[in-house]
Amino acid sequence: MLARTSTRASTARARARSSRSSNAGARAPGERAARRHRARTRASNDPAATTATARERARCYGCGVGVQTRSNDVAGYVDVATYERKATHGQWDMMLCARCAKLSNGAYVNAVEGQGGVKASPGLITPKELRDQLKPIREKKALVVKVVDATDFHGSFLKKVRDVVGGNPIVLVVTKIDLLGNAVDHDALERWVAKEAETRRLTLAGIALVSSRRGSGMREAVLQMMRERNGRDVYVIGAANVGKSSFIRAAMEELRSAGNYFAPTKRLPVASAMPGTTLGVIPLKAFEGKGVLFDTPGVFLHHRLNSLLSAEDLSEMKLGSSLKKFVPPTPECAEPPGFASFKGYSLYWGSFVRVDVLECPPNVTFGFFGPKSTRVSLMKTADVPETISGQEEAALRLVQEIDFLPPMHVDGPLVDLSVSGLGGWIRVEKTSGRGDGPIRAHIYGIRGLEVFARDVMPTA
Ligand SMILES: Nc1nc2c(ncn2[C@@H]2O[C@H](COP(=O)(O)OP(=O)(O)OP(=O)(O)O)[C@@H](O)[C@H]2O)c(=O)[nH]1
Ligand SMILES: [Mg+2]
Repeated sequence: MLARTSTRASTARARARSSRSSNAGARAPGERAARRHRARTRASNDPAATTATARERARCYGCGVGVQTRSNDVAGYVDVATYERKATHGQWDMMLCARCAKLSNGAYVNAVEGQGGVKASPGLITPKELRDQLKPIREKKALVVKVVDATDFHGSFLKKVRDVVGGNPIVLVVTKIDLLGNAVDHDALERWVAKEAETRRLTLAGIALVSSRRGSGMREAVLQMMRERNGRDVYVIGAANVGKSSFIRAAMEELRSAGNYFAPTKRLPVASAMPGTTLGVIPLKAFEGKGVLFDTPGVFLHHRLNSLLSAEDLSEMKLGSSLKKFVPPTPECAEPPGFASFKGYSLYWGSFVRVDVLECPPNVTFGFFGPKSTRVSLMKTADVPETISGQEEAALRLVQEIDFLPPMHVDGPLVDLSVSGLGGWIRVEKTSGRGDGPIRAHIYGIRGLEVFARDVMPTA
């Protein structure tokens, strides 16, 4: 009986072996090499070789922060049982912290001091600590992929990028293109992006317009990255929440579909709508041969709305949805009566931006391109309530002024007022060539917010 069982078992083992080997035979040679490479990497994580340093170095693969088993309220928390199980098998690079698990399920869990005004408390990481992790980049020879959010180009651009990356070549990836709608002229947009980079005297090794969510433009972006890196490491950098980790996830998919089986598909950096998702530099062995791809923590820019709002507000507002266009109808003019114009009116965008229109010909409109959740309302400037004393924090502050004479006898968009970190802008547009006159407006915003007056972005 015993003999028969063992014969059956050995036959089953032999069958399993043969099916494994025939599966392996069906794999592309590149994939076999990649598997061997991963096996070697795992072997180097042999528990026998476990040292205190390996424990110390254990990082959450989702956010890159050091793992800890002490506090569930702090980033990097892994429960003791899971930690011990993974540690026994030397799986130091296979731990996902509790915060990342929640973020992956759509929760908004903050880990950064100052986000939405959050005060310092134990376990919160400061924006400076995040930024300091980028310091080694400028000392190395590397390719930099700088990611910018298409819906917040000016707010997310990182003006002083050369301070961070030194003289390293930069490929500029403009992501979230899908949020601009389907009617975007890509060539015109690319020219606009190139001009904006030129204005900032930033020489680029390439420009790619992508949607990590839809995968569009990813092939070209990955080709540019591979072409420019020349065996060097690649650092993906950018402001917080612009879409760096999502870009990396989409790039891994693209690399694999192009036959690069070295690109990992599991245990990738976590992407979420909460700014400050990535907290440490995350290395990914994505290329055959030399070179590592690094995800990095986002740079916190205090003038961006998504840094000024709390996790609760962000969750409620659901920023990052497709841009909706809303053009309020032109009201009857406050002064002189009987005319239709925005002159003398104030346009509120949610509770964080207000445009007071001081001068405006009748044929000028204000188009709001932004998340659906952000309502636009109108009132006469004369009726705007005075700041109630004691509510100084809630008061809006003057952040931008526009004062110009549009070209005569032409119609079309004139200027975009881009609200930093909102993912959207206000487009001032002349709807007919007739009726000219100056446009003067004061733009108010919540404390810290910046509004950029920029050349019109070529979107519908
Ligand atoms: N529609 C759309 N959303 C995107 C795209 N790329 C990223 N997002 C969303 O943008 C948010 C931020 O994405 P992440 O990849 O986490 O951004 P990040 O730059 O890594 O953020 P930090 O790690 O916090 O600095 C998430 O909600 C993503 O789903 C895109 O191409 N299209
Ligand atoms: Mg990230």
